[in-house]
Amino acid sequence: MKPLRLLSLIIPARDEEGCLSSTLTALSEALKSAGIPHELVVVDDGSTDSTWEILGDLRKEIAELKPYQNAGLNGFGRAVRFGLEKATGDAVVIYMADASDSPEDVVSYWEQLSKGYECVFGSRFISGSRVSDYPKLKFILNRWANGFIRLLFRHGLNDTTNAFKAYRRTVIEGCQPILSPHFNITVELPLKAVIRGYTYTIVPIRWTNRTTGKSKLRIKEMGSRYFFIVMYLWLEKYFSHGDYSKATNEQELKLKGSSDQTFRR
Ligand SMILES: Nc1nc2c(ncn2[C@@H]2O[C@H](COP(=O)(O)OP(=O)(O)OP(=O)(O)O)[C@@H](O)[C@H]2O)c(=O)[nH]1
Ligand SMILES: [Mg+2]
Repeated sequence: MKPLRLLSLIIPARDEEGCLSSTLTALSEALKSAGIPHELVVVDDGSTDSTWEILGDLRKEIAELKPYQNAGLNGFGRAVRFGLEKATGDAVVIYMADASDSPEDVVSYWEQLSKGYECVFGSRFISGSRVSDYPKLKFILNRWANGFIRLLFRHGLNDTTNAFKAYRRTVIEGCQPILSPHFNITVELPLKAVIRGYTYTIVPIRWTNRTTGKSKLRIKEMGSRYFFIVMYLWLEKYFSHGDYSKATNEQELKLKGSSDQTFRR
């Protein structure tokens, strides 16, 4: 496997004026001191506060910052997809703007990807993880949903629903088309990668509850969307005969490449 060249952080941000600056500064410092070549792709959509103006100011201080406004429909999944399209790295990490994730964990993700893993999944609920101030009701729902997903997919991961994960670009390409417009993308990406046969490792991570701004996740609205994507992927796992797997994708690309050559000749 080729050594990695550039890490793209995809950071969806909506109404995060209270924490965006500290999140990006801390992330930039940690990545620089670890010597990781990177770009910070921040996607704002629908913010009604000064998020966009703050990004404009920060750009003068952080050369790696690439702020975008998604003019299309809003939504967490749409913002992440938009960011993935803009990213130029050969590896990506999806990172929250609300300072919940830890920059040191991004460094550990990069190290794992560099070892050759195609995906790195952090878990907040294994030995070595640290979680502070997790809201009680959210915690109960989270553990229930993750238990259900684990039972269906038997993939050994007990924190599928957390968005903060790392992927090689080839995985993102192999997971197309990405369907989720909302928070359900948090389960679509890791489950698809697992089902389609990409390699992964699980590492302990830290998580801290936001101290400013408001949560955008509406569990009532999202519940049925999570269920839809989980069942869709369950059907793919058991009924698609590997039609969308990494191996099939690679075979298809190879044949396409050789037919292009035939055509060129
Ligand atoms: N661009 C964009 N970003 C979004 C959207 N919804 C959420 N985000 C961002 O996605 C990240 C996660 O959203 P949160 O509101 O923190 O969701 P959460 O982590 O489940 O909720 P908390 O427990 O309160 O942190 C934050 O950085 C948000 O700013 C959206 O519609 N568009
Ligand atoms: Mg959050």
